Amino acid sequence: MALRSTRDSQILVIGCGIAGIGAAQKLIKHGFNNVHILEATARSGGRVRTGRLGDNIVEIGANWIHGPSKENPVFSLACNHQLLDEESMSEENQAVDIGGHPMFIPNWFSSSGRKLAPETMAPALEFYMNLLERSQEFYSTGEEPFPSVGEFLKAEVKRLTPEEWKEDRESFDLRMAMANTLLKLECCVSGTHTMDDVSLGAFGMYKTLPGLDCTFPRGYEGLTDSMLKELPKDIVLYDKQVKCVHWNYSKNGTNTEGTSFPVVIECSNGETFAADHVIITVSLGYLKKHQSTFLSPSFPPHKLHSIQRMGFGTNNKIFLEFEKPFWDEDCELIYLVWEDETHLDDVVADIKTSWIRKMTGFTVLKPTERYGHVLCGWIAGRESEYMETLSEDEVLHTVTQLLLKFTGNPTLRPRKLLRSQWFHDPYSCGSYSYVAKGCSGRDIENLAEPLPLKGSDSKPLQVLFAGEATHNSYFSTVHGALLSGWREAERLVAHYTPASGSVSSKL
Ligand code: 6YU
Repeated sequence: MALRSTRDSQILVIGCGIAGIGAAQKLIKHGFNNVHILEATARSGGRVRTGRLGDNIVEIGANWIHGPSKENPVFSLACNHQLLDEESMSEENQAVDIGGHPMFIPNWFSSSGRKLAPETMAPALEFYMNLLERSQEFYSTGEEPFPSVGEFLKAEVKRLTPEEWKEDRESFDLRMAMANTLLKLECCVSGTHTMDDVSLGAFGMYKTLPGLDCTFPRGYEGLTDSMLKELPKDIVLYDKQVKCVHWNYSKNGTNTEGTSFPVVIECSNGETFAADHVIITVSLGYLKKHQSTFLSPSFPPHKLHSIQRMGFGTNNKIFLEFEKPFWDEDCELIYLVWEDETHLDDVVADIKTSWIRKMTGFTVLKPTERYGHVLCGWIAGRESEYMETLSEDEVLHTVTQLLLKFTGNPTLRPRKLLRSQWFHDPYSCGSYSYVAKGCSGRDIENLAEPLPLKGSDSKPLQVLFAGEATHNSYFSTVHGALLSGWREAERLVAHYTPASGSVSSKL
């Protein structure tokens, strides 16, 4: 067989999100010339997606750079491309270590239309945040007193609630209802239906980086756009929905020169593409949905098992624009507390009639000079998936009723609404991954393991896997996705780099 050099190797990347762009970027940098990205849709960016609400830029997908400091490659790229404001880049901002839970300045509203004093809520907030911090400690100790974060939090709230709180029934109930608000918000952070589905033993696997979370003044998509501009023109083939990746492909001569390739990609429109290597970056949600048809031969059992068991949930945003604010000028996060929810439960009993109860937090878009008076409501889980099926008018009506009830202001009317629909997005099938109850880092390793498996006689590294769900410390984030793309590109670079260091072919 004729030897092909690094430069000639045909590499296809499936998916033009940040993982796919990152993989292509690294391969090109290392001299691979035959690299293309097949993207199902007409746009790049994937779950990095900037939209518009009237004149405002809003993020439909990823919002913040989590931990914007030197170690974060998304932060470094954003700085290099001059996409951040001065304050976000300052040394002071980079030095702040919030441990993944930014302390936003809150406003609290309750279901009887009362505004609650932050001082009243502060002890219960601190109590709950301490428990949340403790739930991350089991990863390093190797213990797991409960199978899930939800079960742990519920049991510990019961066990550790200070006795003196119980003396005043009304304020005790309010504190419990408040803990429920926070538990539901935690579902948004983890992107899960209920915290009962999130592994306690693996909760601490997720690593945080220093830096005060920041946003992109001109939109997150500026990052993926800037990265793409540095790649060869026409590297992305749009509107190519990959239907099946055929590996260990035995029918030869699929390109015009009659060269044999181990992988053939079949698209939904009937087109085929041959390759030496394919890097798959589609979401875990997409893999779950198409697990029986996406790969031929199918996934080895342990890999399939991990695809099925790992968590991938929905977190949606509902943006609302107001004529004038009903919140305090310095407020960054609005919490809603349902006074009748006095025992911890983060799922809603009747989704059709009460889905809105799952939405307990709204971030205030800042600075006001840039956005006007815009809130971003967060809603996770099956309630969120149900919300996606309703018309925009219905959602607006229900959210308006909710805010009337909680503010007690009968004239309150949002003037515009925009919501995300990540679960019904056919190429995301949800928002992001989490380590589900019963899963561990081993499952993430299984997701990332290339095919064929080690020890096989077939051509190595035919199919590689990247994407946020394959990163064992930064899953669910943009930087995790980027690093996973780089990791798989480097795997190929190393494959073509003999121990001596000079790049040549092993094919
Ligand atoms: C972050 C944040 N953020 C909010 C919301 C969402 C996400 N994330 P992609 O899907 O991008 O690319 C795949 C491409 O493949 C895509 O273009 C498809 O069209 C294409 N494709 C699919 N099928 C195909 C086929 N068959 N053929 C061809 N092409 C195909 N991350 O850093 N900061 O603020 C948020 C947030 C609403 C939805 C987020 C955030 C997640 C990121 O957006 C996401 O990880 C990456 O963009 C994924 O990139 P990718 O390339 O892998 O896939 C303790 C503990 C708890 C742990 N959790 C901590 C929570 C931290 C995360 N929080 C995020 C929250 C928000 C608000």
